[in-house]
Amino acid sequence: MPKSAFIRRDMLAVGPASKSERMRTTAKRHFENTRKREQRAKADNQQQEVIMRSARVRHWTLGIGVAAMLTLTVPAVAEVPESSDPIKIIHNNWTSQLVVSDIAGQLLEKMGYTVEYVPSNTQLQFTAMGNGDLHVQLEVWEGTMLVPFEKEVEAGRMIDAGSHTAITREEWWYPIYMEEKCPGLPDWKALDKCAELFATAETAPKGRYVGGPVDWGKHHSERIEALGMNFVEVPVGQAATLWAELDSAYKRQEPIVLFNWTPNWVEAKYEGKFVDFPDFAPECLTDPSWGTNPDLAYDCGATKKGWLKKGVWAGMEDKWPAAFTLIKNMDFTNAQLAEASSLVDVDGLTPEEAAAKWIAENEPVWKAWMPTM
Ligand code: TMO
Repeated sequence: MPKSAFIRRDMLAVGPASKSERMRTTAKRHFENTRKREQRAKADNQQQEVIMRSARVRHWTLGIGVAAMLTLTVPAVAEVPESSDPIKIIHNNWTSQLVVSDIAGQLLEKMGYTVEYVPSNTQLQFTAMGNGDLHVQLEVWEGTMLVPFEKEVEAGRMIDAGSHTAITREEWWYPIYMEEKCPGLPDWKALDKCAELFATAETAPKGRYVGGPVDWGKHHSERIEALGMNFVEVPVGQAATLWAELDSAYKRQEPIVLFNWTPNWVEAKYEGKFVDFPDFAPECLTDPSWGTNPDLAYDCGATKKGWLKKGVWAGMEDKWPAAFTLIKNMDFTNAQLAEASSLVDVDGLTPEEAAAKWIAENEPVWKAWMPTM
């Protein structure tokens, strides 16, 4: 698994580096092949699991006799839930995460599991999952959660339950009309030269950068400092405020630069671009000497082609094996995630309703994720 993840990221690094169509097509083909390989590996794993489980059952029934064995083999393989303890699924404070978590929860309930949704802070959730207090996170974003997630995985306290197909970016973003007002965008130095355009009474003469809620752990204030920018981060309390700020500026074509990400419903409704900062490297987050500022970390942008993973408590595989298999198999694309968030933020459904709607309309998709029981 880690091996194919490496191949996949390497391949993707080929695409964005070059703008030529050919490179993109090549990267796309690599990407599709890699994906097929991953799917084959997943299918093999599932097959293997079923074989091993029936082998275990057969071994156990040898003493009982052939007749008993024949009746016991089938129900034992389908013994789900393996435990009726609640599987605790994390709820964060942005929309696609809530919808996808509810899809997972509703599917697990179909399988017979007891599910609990537990709201958690984006950064602290990893310690809780490592301890086994929380169990499932459907959206681990590379740009936000790389460091705390890898810490738990490397300690053997969490399992990396695989990547979604979706490719992600979490970055400063501006509406497209800013390109006329601020020549040189999307380059961050050009943005910095126009800082005063973005000033508010609160931040003048510096520009205002509308940041996400602080628990998202962006470290964008640190980035402003490390890169010596003429901006001040003003974080919102909740995601909805980001979109309210964007909408009001957009209607008046007023300057705004704010935190945004993809996949998200915003890209279908407002035209805009991410700011290009110095290229990301993992060392940038942890090693002050790395990058243009020798004394400070965070002197880089977020990854432009980030992964989106599922992460679970390390004990899940033994305690709820079939549930673990479902989570491993769950896989969303950019379009699916953008649509999931749109059902709530544009169409006004609750995340729970959006999940139920998605399940009703996508039966072949989730049936293929279900473990063979
Ligand atoms: C993790 N987030 C999508 C809010 O950047």
